[in-house]
Amino acid sequence: MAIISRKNKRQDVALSTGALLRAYEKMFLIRVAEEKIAALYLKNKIMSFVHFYIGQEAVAVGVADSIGLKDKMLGNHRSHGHYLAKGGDLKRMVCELLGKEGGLAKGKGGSMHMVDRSVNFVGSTPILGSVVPLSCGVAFEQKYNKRKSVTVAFLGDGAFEEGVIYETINLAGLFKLPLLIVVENNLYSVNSPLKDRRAEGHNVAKIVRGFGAKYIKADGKNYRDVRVKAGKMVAYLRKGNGPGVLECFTHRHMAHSAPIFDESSRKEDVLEKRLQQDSIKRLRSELRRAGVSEKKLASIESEKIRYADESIAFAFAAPYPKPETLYTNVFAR
Ligand SMILES: Cc1ncc(C[n+]2csc(CCOP(=O)(O)OP(=O)(O)O)c2C)c(N)n1
Ligand SMILES: [Mg+2]
Repeated sequence: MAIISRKNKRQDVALSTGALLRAYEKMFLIRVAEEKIAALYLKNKIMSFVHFYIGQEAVAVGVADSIGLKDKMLGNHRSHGHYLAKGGDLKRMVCELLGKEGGLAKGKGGSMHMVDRSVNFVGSTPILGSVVPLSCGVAFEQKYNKRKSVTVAFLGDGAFEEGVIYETINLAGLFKLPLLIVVENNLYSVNSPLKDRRAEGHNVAKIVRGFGAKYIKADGKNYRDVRVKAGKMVAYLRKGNGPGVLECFTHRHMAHSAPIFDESSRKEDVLEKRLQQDSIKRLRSELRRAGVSEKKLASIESEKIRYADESIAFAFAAPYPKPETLYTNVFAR
């Protein structure tokens, strides 16, 4: 468990170096796993449509580190990072991407339909915005059965413009549900920037607060900021105060879905700026300043690279589902 203590006025909270190191390990694994998946994708080896999370790792890990195993998480079309941050199994995730029997949806869902009850990852769902009403139902169950746990829903800035979001925040506000909605504002919905989609004066904080929910914004490129603000939100929710929206401003490094760098529509977040503000690079420098040796970091990194290679090799060697299971777990009864 991360230690948070009051330090000084300028930097009002401090996380222990050990906590930051564990966060770095998780963020690095997510990054390296996706880089390897991206390379395989370009060779047509991946049997699933994939949206890469590269660049946004501090959000998933900062939020996941603020909750426990019993707390629930749901994600969207870009959820590899969310699942792994929740303690997910990379081998099963890659099996899903390859359509293998041992995958998170028995190989029938692909990248955008991951479910793993063992870590309370309730599921990812790519219909934009649908994660919020589904998560609201999960949070309702927690409140109804007087559980102490909370539910976290991840979605993007584009999805946050869907009408169902506002109905749901209203309901969650009315019932004071333990629902944390994390908006990963990476400035784009596919290639449409915010200014082409929102009227002048559009104010997320005012909208959210108007429905009785707490609103906090965080620098999604800074693990520390996300961790501290998500921690505040979770403490607020556990007291039964009702829903919260944590809006994390971040950058996705790659194009919307393909693992390529398409800079044609990017004005504010040019590649140079994205790489400069990269959360993993930033956390690494912070750890070096805190006295963690280059040798220690390099050994963590090579261990994660080795584990990603091992997980991918495991998934390639794993069996496909048997033909007779074609219709099982496909239709709800
Ligand atoms: C209801 C619905 N409309 C359109 C799509 C197609 N679609 C998939 S992802 C996406 C963009 C989502 O943008 P955002 O919510 O900001 O998330 P990001 O991709 O930036 O992480 C769109 C339009 C969809 N999946 N669902
Ligand atoms: Mg977006």
